[in-house]
Amino acid sequence: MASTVDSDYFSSAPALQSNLGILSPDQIELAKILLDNGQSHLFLHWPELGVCDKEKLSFFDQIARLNSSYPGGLAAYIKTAKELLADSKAGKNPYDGFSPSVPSGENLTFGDDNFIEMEKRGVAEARKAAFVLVAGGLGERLGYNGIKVALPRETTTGTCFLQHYIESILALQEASHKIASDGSQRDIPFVIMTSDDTHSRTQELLELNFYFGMKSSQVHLLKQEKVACLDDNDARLALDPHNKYMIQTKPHGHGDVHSLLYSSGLLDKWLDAGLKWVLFFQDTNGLLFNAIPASLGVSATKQYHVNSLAVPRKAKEAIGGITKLTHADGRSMVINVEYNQLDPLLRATGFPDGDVNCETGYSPFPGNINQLIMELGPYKEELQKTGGAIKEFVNPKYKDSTKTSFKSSTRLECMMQDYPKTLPPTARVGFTVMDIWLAYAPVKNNPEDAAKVPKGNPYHSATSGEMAIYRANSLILQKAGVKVEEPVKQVLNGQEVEVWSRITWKPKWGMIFSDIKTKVSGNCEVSQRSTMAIMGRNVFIEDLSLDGALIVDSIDDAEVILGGVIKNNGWTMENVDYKDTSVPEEIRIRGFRFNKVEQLEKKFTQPGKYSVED
Ligand code: UGB
Repeated sequence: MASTVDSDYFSSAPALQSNLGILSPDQIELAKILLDNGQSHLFLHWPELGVCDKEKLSFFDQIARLNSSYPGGLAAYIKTAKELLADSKAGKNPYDGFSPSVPSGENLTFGDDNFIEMEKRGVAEARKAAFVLVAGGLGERLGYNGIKVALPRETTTGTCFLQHYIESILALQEASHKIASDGSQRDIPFVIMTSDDTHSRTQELLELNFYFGMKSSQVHLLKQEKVACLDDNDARLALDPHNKYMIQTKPHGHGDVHSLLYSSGLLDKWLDAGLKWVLFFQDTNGLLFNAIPASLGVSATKQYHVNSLAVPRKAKEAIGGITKLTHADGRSMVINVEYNQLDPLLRATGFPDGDVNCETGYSPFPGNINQLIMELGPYKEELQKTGGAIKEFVNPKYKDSTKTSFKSSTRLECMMQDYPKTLPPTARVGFTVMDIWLAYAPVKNNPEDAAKVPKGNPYHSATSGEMAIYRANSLILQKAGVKVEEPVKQVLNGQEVEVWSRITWKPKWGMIFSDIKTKVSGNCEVSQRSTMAIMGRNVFIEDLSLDGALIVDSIDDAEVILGGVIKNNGWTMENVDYKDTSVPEEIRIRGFRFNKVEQLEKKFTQPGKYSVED
């Protein structure tokens, strides 16, 4: 029951005051926070005691959740929102006082001695790593109805992104333990950040597939909460248009991963277990594990506290630019400038053409692929100071130039790559640039939008994402000495792509280039129309001439040699229109499907030595 003091306190909100009798002491405290922070409008419509009491209590349940899931609670959220909204209204440049320049970082070239060295170092370090996948996003730009990590990474085998990620981590774990000097066996922890939009479907996907071979104890799901929407420049919280006893909420962004990790207690456990690295990655980059070993090697060699992975960036491409920002007072930092901010920042600081390509045909600013490697000790120390809170931003869509009202409610957002913004100048923050073909092929755009991407810029679609897997695998095998025929150009879902031989393999077959080279020998060739899927570990390609489809699966104790001339009618590619709803969504968004005309398919389930020839 409310005290007299409380009753006086609430006299400014009579509708709330008349309902104090149903609120618990904790709820009354929350109500005070709301009133102290200018939120009395939330109660204006409240009817008298006895009417809609259940709804009123569930309103406070939600307020309690919003309050506890934000560092510093709702008061901090509203205070920051007021400040950021005022800055936005005043047109304040978040980079005021800073001038941008191109930073220098580590450049890796696939296959050279340094790359091979870095990969080996990375594998050695991997057993001291934890992996964190941010997968709370709905993927509105892609418009796919399921969760993105359930999409096939490629449709030759149908392996989904999540399965590929888990199998890659397991392959790294095993390779790392093999060379561990202390003989220790440690499971690499794998954290997945989910949201209400993705949580249950991610959990189901894992459970239905027995965690794709990982121990369930190795996997931790951390669910991010949405944040309250804001109706105006005074940061008045927005009520849900469909339920006036609910605050409208929207996603807060991938930056939540830091506060969630901090509050989960996992960082302490990892430190106690002797871990040294935390690797963050995003939901649909099917090439990223090609880049992980070498970039982890760079982190270890350079002793980077933060290492961001990057690729050459096309001007105006929807990936952030890694930029050196130097302040008039001498401070400087190397940080991602998000793709929508790079052009205005450049124009405002003496680059009248803004975000344009230089003589290399690329933007001079390396493109952030949002794969971050942190050194665990300094990371935890920093989070102890900040609680994992990341510098936020607000992006209201104003009704007109007076900037007094919004077209629809807005909210604060944060990005995981903004973590270095609070670091002291002594922090070692670096980045590693790799070839695009090797490291980056996200699936973000729906077919219609992808087809509109300016010529020469990447599509970032399901079509280009799958084709990039075949191109990378073909190029890797070419560099290992296999004559993989050159690709043909084809238009799929309105996008012109290079179609290489459909070559795929399981991560345990070859994680790093030096391993892959040991699996290939003699004179080998693969024609453009071929499909080759290697699902076993000890499969060796020796003097193979493939023109058709070859699918090989084998247990670890079976040693299989693929050789001789293998020729069959193979798998053909049939065009599919993305609008054809008779075709499953995950296929039609690619613009093609395979017609499995003929293949040589071999499965080895018993230990032994085998050779596969036609
Ligand atoms: N994500 C969450 O887990 N929670 C959220 O609330 C939101 C997202 P997008 P975008 O690929 O290289 C990022 O939407 O706008 C997850 C970088 O900011 O794909 O394309 C989500 O599930 C940009 O600098 O991000 O931009 C997904 O896994 C650039 O690097 C991830 O966060 C670009 O990605 C990213 O979400 C990139």
